Amino acid sequence: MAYREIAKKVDAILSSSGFETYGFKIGWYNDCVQESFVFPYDYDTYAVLIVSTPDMFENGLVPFVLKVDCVSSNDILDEYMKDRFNDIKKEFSDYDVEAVHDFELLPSRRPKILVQTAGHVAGAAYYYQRKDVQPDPWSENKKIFGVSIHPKYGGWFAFRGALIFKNVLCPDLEKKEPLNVVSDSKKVQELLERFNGNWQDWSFRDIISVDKKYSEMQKEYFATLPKDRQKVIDKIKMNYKDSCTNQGDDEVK
Ligand code: B12
Repeated sequence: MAYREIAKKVDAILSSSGFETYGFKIGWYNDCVQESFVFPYDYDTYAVLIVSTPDMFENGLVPFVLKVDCVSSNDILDEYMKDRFNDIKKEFSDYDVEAVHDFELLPSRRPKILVQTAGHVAGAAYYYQRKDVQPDPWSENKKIFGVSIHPKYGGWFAFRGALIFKNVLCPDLEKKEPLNVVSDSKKVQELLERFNGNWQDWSFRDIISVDKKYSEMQKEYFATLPKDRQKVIDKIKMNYKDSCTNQGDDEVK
């Protein structure tokens, strides 16, 4: 199967659950990162970046929560994402597919994939970094983490990882530059300051006007520490119980 057909199929599997998918060449990613983050694959190796939009919660995670009876001690969102990446791997069982989640670490304890860099080279969301603010307004020893902004959802989205099709090459895949939606340097400074100083107030996510944001339930879920999320999950189960009993299993999934 050519990479274009793979792209269509992966998107068809995930889009109804609130995900977006973006193809990229592993070489584009490797060109940006330090040696320790490089994937040891051919430059033209085909990979698909997976992004969750505000709809993922209600269209993907909630149906999953309602379907699984006993919640394991692991993070339910991580479990859900592993399940979805496994769906893709099963669909492409004739291929050598490496699924890399945003939360996975190398033995060195560094992240396996830098999803913001991947998101930038795949054209999904512009990655704003300290070097984008000139002259640099911060003290030398201050750590400033970078943040990606999606053209439709601002900061109301997350990267979930990538699927690397190790034996599929895409030499003619065209590179799409991400939309630079926060192009004014002062605004980028404000964005980085909100992300680094006040990320809990959600305001960095609204640095541009957006099509859709997280629902109140989704905000409550993400604002709760993973160790305390069971009570939010119980609330979700209560809230959606009726729709659950009215639907067949297939519809729930
Ligand atoms: C470790 C981590 C943290 C740590 C440290 C933060 C950090 N950025 O290092 C902590 C725990 C503090 C943290 C906190 C948060 N995090 Co965090 N975190 C991560 C994680 C797992 C890895 C980041 C990392 O270690 N990067 C390593 C450094 C070295 O990478 P880098 O600075 O980007 O450097 C590379 C680039 O500069 C690149 N490069 C060089 N030149 C060029 C040129 C170009 C053009 C490009 C594109 C790249 C490039 O090369 C460098 C590497 O060699 C990522 C998920 C992931 N797997 O990527 C999420 C992630 C960055 N976090 C995220 C979020 C949302 C948060 C929080 C708001 C909490 C939350 N989850 O709600 C807070 C806010 C940050 C804060 N104010 O503290 C999101 C950000 C989404 C976005 N819109 O950008 C991510 C992407 C997770 C996700 N699944 O979407 N986080």
